[in-house]
Amino acid sequence: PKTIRLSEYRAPDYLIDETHLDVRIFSDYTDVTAQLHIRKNTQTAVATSLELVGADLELLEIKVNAEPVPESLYSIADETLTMNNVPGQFILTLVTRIDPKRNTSLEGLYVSKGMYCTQCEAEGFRKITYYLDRPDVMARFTTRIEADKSSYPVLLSNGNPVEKGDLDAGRHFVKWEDPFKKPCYLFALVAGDLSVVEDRFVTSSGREVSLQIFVEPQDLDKCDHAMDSLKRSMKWDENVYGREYDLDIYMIVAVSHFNMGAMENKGLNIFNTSCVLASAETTTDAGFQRVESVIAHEYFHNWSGNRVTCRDWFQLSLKEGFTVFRDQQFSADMGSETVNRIDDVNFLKTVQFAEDSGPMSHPIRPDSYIEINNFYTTTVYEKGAEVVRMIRRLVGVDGFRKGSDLYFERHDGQAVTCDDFVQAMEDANQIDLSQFRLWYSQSGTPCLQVSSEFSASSETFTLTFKQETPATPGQPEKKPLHIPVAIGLVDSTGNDLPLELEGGTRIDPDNPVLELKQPTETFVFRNIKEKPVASLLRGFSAPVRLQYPQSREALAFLMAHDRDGFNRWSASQQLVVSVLEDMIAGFQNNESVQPDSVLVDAFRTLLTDSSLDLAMVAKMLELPTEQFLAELLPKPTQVDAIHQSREALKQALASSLSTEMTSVLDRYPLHTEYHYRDQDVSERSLRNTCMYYLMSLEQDDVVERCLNQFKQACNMTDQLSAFKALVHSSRSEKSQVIEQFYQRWSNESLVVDQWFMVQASAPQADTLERVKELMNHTAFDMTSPNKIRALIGAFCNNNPVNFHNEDGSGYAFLADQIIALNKLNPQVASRMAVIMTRWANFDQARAGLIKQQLSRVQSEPLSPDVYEVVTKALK
Ligand code: B3K
Ligand code: ZN
Repeated sequence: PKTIRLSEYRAPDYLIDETHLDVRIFSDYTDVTAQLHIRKNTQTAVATSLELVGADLELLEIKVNAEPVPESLYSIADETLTMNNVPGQFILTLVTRIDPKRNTSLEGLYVSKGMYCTQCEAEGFRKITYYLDRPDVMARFTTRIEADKSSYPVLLSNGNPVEKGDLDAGRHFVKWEDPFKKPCYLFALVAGDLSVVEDRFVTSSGREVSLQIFVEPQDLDKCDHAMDSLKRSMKWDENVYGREYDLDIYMIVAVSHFNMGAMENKGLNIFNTSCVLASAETTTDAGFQRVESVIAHEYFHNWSGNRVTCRDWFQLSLKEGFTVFRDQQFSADMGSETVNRIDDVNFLKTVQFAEDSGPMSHPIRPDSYIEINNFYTTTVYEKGAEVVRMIRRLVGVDGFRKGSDLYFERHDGQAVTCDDFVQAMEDANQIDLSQFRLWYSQSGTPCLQVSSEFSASSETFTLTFKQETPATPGQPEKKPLHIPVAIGLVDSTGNDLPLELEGGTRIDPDNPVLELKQPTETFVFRNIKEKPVASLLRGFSAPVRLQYPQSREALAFLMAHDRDGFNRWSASQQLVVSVLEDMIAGFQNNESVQPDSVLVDAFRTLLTDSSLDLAMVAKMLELPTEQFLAELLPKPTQVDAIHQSREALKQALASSLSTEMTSVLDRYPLHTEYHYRDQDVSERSLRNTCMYYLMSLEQDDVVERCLNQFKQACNMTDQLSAFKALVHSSRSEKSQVIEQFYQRWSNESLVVDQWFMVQASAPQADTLERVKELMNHTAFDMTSPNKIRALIGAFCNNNPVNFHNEDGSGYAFLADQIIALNKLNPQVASRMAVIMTRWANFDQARAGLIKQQLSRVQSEPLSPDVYEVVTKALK
């Protein structure tokens, strides 16, 4: 496999103005006729030979301007079709035969539960026909689809339907026309027997758009939330970014077998069922939230991604980072800004920080790749969104809107770079982001060490920041970054002090931000009469590791008084972590350490002060996950100590606060009707958090309550919480509960995923055996990414004590699965292989065992996807 480099980018020698596809679906094969209007790119072309790419295709016909091309004038090798001496402008006709039914990679055209669908991003279109499969080649598409009418009554593609009709032998066709030029990664096609939910949206300029969600008939009752989310997204993008929808139809199709969440194909989004379907009975609150944000994300891509697309795949964060940022803003506006921010940061710090400190670390705009599918990462997406968020903080809300307006206006219809985005922000605001641009090219998580000093005599408070980014693969030396640090100095009554620097600079009280640019910087605040408590990096204003040692009392104070909600939560997490550190140290010396009363008291206040925001209380009471702790705490990761100490803390808090927690259960009884709205979500979340604590004591009365909740819950949030608490306990009731849950939900594939997930993440020692058993369950399906993630993924990612069992059984199990998946679905296999890249975080024995398994995988014939991950991990 070969490495592709950003530095080797060249504009295409040939362009395609029009692409006319005729796709004829037959039961044993599918024939694709492509008519491509090709012309030489006068800007660049030197060559007279044209190289198209294609994979897993059988070429049946090839013509130039309707004349068959003799075999001497073209050659097929590997994944290319090369033609010599082609004219400056011509029509190329290709007929290729493909086999969608045997395509288990879920890339290109494939079949999921009898329905044909496509996934072309990043490079799947080459599995449909030979093409210039790169995003800077943009063409106008027409698509004619032909299939058996009774099996495939619904035939969809991008744009508007312009013609349809019946054919001989029970067949029919529909022809679609997309008026917008697009790269082939945005092409989509669907053929199936689907039901549809319809609605409409009138845009701000008064155009009516028909909205359609296509699902299997039994899921028709689960589309309301997605439809509602779509309409709210459309309105929001008009209000906040001035972006209107541009076609007459917007279609969403739900598919069971899908490699990721969803895909923003022009006018025809294809979604994983898990990101569209929602009902009270089958979907948790978190599931509702996910549907809302993915619907929004794909819709927002219509501008940030489709109207303005990427020049090459190194620029992926141009559309993904920006669109994640947009969907985060949308979710914040729809619900609690602080709670959303907490969830996003938690995810970033758990997953992206881990990625950025391992062998796959890369900048948000990578310099090179072997397989681009490996770069749809939390770095490109979530860190990319953080970088956009920092730009917004630096230019302000209005400046950011000016910048995005300029960006869309300047580049509409073009394929551009991350630098074009930054340039638009600079030009619209007359600011200099040259140092800031390093965030695009430099990888690794900067570490920000802070010290502070109060001087009563000079009435000053001094903050000193030292930034340092650790070396990452390929980048031994790092430069200092431009880092915005939002701050407050909180006085003893909980108010923010006015910020005035020595020398007289006043810091904007509405947006108090310090901009760091040097390796070390000192800020002296004057007129500070009493020692304040510093609240740093408010709202997580930059994706850095903040190291600012604060006393537990100071943390408890911030937890109660910081006016920045995010930092109240952050203080509670730091307090918990610091208490856990004591307990972990105790565990290693075989002594049991009781949690500090500062923490117990702070939690008691959370549980009893009725003036507090419920959603925040629930968030602050949630203990950090073992994965989060593993990422944060010193290496080698103490897998068992972390698990045991966290369990011990949970139990200690539950027994010290059992009265308070029990009264929460009484105060917020089970809802008898489900509504997905803030107050109800918070109540459920708080009740279930308390239940989770109390269940750790495994006392009969709580178990009884939990069983009742399991039986009586009117919604999946409450039922699943009870189910999980029971299954993760050592109570004998659990086997019956496991059986009952499955019997009740065996027809709801997405609920069965939850059933697998809860069992796979159980801390009991027999879990691996159970997981292996479940792989033979009728509901398990090795061709379904959702099932693989629910069972294998949950075990390897969310069950550290079992996965990292020192006997190595977890590693051997994962390697077996990677080897099996490598043949079936390289993208999913490679995601699983990433788990093993973290070997260096573990003790020698475990690291050795993981590397052994990596080598075993490496000795197999590998897809480029898995090859890249395994090779980088072993380098
Ligand atoms: N753009 C797609 C991701 C495609 C992944 C290809 N391996 C979904 C999204 O980010 O909206
Ligand atoms: Zn996206």
